[in-house]
Amino acid sequence: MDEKKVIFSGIQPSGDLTLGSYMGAIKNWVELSEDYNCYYCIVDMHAITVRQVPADLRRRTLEQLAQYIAAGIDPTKNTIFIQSHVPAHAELAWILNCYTMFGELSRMTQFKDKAAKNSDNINAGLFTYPALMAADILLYQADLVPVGDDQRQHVEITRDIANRFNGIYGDVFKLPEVYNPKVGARIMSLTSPENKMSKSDKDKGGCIYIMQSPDDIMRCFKRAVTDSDTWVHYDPENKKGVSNLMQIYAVATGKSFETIESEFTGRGYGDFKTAVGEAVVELLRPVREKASKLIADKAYLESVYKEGAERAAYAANKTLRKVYKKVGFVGK
Ligand code: ATP
Ligand code: LTN
Repeated sequence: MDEKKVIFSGIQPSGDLTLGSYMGAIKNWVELSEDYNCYYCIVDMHAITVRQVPADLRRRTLEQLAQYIAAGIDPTKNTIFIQSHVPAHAELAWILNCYTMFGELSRMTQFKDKAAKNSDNINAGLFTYPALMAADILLYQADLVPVGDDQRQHVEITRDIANRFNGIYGDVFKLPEVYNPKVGARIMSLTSPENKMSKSDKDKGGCIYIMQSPDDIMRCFKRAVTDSDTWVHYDPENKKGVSNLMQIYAVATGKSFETIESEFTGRGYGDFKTAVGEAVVELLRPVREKASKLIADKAYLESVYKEGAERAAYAANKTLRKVYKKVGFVGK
């Protein structure tokens, strides 16, 4: 019997993975993967809520799979799979759509942001995105959902939907908790530190990518926005750029903010930015190197996602069958 608690998380293959996705999510996934029964998903069905070029979506889906494994998630101990390979996600999403209110979806900040950025394509999928995300999580009866800060609201609505459903039909779904890292839950853009570092951001200079070359990474950090004094000090209200760099350095090295402040007392921002850049280069180097090798091995990747889908479908269908029965569908 598998007594381990269950974790579910996912990332959309909507762009190349960033240092934000790594520090806010993947790094924690790896740390949790030893002690929990983990389902890590590539949520391609969520990605098409924004228009994608089909060939790019296909390529990025496989690259993302390679990066999950390269980051340290062992596919023999965890379930790594592609969302569209397990039809139960779409099936439960439809049902949950009927238990999700227009008003609560209208309050989602990700919907408001994405609708503003894609004003020519505010489609129904973008609006009901949280019902599909709730289906992802609830199908596996997940205890914990490790995500960055921006996804907290989506885990909360998942709980609300589950609660509503359980209130009508009895205890069908486990109520999931969000797992947020203490440091690194919100990495900001290097060029506009008031905005989240985001893989679909048009301003590429503000973003560090997992697969970026060391030279490029160093160049981006050297250009990072700071402020007009020279004090390396954590103050996210008034020193957004410097505090963001401190956060990145803290996650990459494991050092506390106090240690970082004293390390750079009396030294300029130039030294500091170089140190942060170098720490990030070393943090990402093994992931990049391993992922490049794995991307070339299509047969291996295929074996991982096929096995993952099989295991995921087994767990997901158990919940789906229960839900079908509860809502009154005639069994096959
Ligand atoms: P998109 O631009 O396509 O919306 P994104 O770059 O914002 O994508 P997601 O795919 O939405 O990233 O997020 C993947 C995971 O990484 C989520 O758990 C999210 O909370 C986390 N994450 C993304 N960006 C950051 C960030 N800048 N800081 C911390 N965590 C982040
Ligand atoms: N909405 C998330 C991606 C996502 C997810 C999930 C995260 C889809 N389904 C289930 C955790 C659990 C995002 O935009 N980052």
